[in-house]
Amino acid sequence: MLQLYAHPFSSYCQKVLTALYENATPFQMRLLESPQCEAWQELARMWPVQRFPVLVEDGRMVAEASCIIEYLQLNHPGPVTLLPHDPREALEVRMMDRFFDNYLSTPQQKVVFDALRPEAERDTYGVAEARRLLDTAYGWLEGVLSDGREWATGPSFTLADCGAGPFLFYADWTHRIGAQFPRVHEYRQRLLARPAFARAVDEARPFRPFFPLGAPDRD
Ligand SMILES: N[C@@H](CCC(=O)N[C@@H](CS)C(=O)NCC(=O)O)C(=O)O
Repeated sequence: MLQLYAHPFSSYCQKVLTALYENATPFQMRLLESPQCEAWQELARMWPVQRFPVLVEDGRMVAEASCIIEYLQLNHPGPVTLLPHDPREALEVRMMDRFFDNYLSTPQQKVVFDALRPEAERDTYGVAEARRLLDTAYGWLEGVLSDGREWATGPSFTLADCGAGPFLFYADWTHRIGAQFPRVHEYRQRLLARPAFARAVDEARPFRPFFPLGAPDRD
């Protein structure tokens, strides 16, 4: 049985949960409730950087959400092909996946983690830079979506959309997607309507009060 060390409110965990739900892949959740819990202690022994999710199967550990999703496709393929078999199409998907990780999630996490720091330790310059990067990313994505594509790389839901769901979800809570980016708004709504991601969002609802910037009353 696959074991997923994760927390339902974490964006990177939702990325993998979306992939698991897309293909109805059975797994056991090892809930990372707090750094003191048994699952977290196991995670720390396997993966000292203590970032999650982490997948374990037959004693083998796989870290990094994108790699976990690729591992799932190789070892537990289902009806939804999240990474195209054609290498050129797969490259497009990986590029969009890198875009969402590096230029949406990373600046979004910067703003949120800064809010958790003591007042005197805050990084005003870094946060302003992160907010600028989010606007740049929204603008670039708006252009990409202007060809009318349904999902990140075309008509098929892929690995890139698994990340886009949670990252656009939390990015909008963190630094609102401006009205000048209507296609990004519409894409975020399409992602929210996708049953696999909608399930991950629903499972995380009880944790909304813990969102450091205050969760908005929507979505
Ligand atoms: N590069 C990692 C990032 C994972 C990540 O940042 N996870 C967050 C939760 S969304 C985390 O582990 N946070 C714990 C911490 O920063 O201490 C991936 O792709 O899986």
